[in-house]
Amino acid sequence: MRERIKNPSLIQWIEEITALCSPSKIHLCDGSEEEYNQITSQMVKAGTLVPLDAKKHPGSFWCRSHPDDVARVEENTFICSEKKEDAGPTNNWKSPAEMKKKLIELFGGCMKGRTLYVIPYCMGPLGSPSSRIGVEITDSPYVVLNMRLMTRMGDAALKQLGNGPFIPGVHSVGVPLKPGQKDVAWPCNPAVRTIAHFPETRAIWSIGSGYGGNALLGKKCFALRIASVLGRDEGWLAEHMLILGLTSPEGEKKYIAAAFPSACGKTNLAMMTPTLPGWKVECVGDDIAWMRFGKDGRLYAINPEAGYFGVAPGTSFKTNPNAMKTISRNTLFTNVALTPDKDVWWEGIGKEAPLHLTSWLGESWKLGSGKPAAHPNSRFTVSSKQCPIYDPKAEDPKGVPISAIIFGGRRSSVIPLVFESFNWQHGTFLGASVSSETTAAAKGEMGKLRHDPFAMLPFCGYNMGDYFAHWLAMGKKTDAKNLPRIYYVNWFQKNDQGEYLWPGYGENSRVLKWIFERVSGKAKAIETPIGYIPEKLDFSEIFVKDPARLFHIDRAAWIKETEELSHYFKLFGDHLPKEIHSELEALKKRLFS
Ligand code: GTP
Ligand code: SPV
Ligand code: MN
Repeated sequence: MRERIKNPSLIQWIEEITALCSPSKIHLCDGSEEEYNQITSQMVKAGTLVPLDAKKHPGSFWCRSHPDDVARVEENTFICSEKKEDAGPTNNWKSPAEMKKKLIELFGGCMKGRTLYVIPYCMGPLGSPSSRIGVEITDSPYVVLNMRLMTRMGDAALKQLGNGPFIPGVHSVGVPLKPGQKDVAWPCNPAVRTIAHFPETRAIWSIGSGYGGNALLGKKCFALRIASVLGRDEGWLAEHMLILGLTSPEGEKKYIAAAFPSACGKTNLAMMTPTLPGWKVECVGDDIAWMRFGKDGRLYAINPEAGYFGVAPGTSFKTNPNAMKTISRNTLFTNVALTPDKDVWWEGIGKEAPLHLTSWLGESWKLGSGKPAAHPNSRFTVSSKQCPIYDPKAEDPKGVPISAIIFGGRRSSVIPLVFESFNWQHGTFLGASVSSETTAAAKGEMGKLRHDPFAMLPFCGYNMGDYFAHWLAMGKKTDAKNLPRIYYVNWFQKNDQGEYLWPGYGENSRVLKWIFERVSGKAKAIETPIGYIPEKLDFSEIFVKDPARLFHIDRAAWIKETEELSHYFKLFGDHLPKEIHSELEALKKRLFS
């Protein structure tokens, strides 16, 4: 292994972690197909993976997690800055010294009887000046497979690293094995679960969970929590945003980025099939965007990831045909249901469940059993390369120029279908004001309304008040005419019967069309106290029961919303930029006039 690694600090770090964790073997991942195949066959033997039918889903596997390891765990996630104030009021904080002490205890001998995998990976296109290298050490072969599908991983990343810096991340499932002890299919240790970030020394430590954002350290831990700190210090943005290319029937193309909280529609919007004839969407990324200003003064975005870790339930040929095509092969399915003929099934897949299924819990499941067969946060992992609408510029080292930024959340009332901000500062206020009903993507109660500024509540690596200030400062780095316009959308309004008012999915192209034409200076808008709403949305060939209600602005409800926001913003004390406060006051004034 030493011969393959040229970077002395990487060698030293691997030696340190090996000494601490006492694995029985070490494997440096090269990212090859042979390596992937070798690991999957070993996991099939161990009973962790079940191969799917080779005709229905070639190269694909079904995997079930432990029932208590199914989502991100926000209460066990920490930002360990020297000062508590720098983690801010929305993050869990522990001092670096105290956390380091705890981690040394937790990681001591934690990999006994297991293989320690070293995963060099690149976040962002290889060769892009915006890309960054990370190295994850893990004892989970499941993590290795996911990292290969989700990032540029292995020899290519190691080569790009050379002698340069990297973000180290140590991960363990936290279940050492005694000599001769047989492993379980999904080892994890909920009692010790800890996901710790050190923003000043730029390191990540995670133990106890093998799932998604807790364990794939390149994703939320690096590309958002650590990268948001890098972005603050270096003048760029790391955001929980999809990136899509939108082409009009005239052949003009614009790129749009959109931030929605977890399980609120990013993957679906990023891969959308427009119902409006002649319009085309292409996908750059479905979860994370790194954005910086180019020499021309415009904001350019890259997708640091190379694959999708998407929500399965609700994904069908009707709602998201491009995702269905993407996951037709070489896909890892976690916590969906398995059919007797080795196919996958989930709620909202668009076809009836067969009479019998194996549920995500591994139990025999029958229609009408009252429990979901797939976990609501069951996921697919797949490489972006398989996306039929993968944008031709998705791997452009320069990134793609962003014309509009959209914020959104899951709100059954108050927030209309779409509105436009007056300017960047007002748009920053809109981002700060996002709230959304909680979903199954994180452990905890579902459907509870909570503030989720910029859809970054669980992902901001520093004081959220300072993050608002960073957004305001970014808006001053270029001419106002070069800045993307900022919008707020809500696909999730419900009527009194609890049904969605808006059909969503491909029909959201009507909203994208309006945004496209606003940015081009063509579409008209009406000024309201909250922002600009469409004078006319393209409702051709669609039946919407109550179109007026989609845009209704209930002043009393909005006044309550501003009162709630005043209360929330107090949390940030001196860290709340005065501009955010004055935007809120100005909104109140407009609502009362
Ligand atoms: P993360 O991967 O957790 O960050 O989620 P995401 O933001 O990518 O959400 P995703 O697109 O996976 O959607 C989550 C859930 O919302 C799925 O069950 C979708 O079917 C559903 N959904 C997405 N778009 C719409 C929409 O326009 N309308 C409605 N009603 N549901 C939607
Ligand atoms: C999210 O929760 O926003 C996700 C899934 O994208 S995870 O990778 O688990 O963070
Ligand atoms: Mn996400």
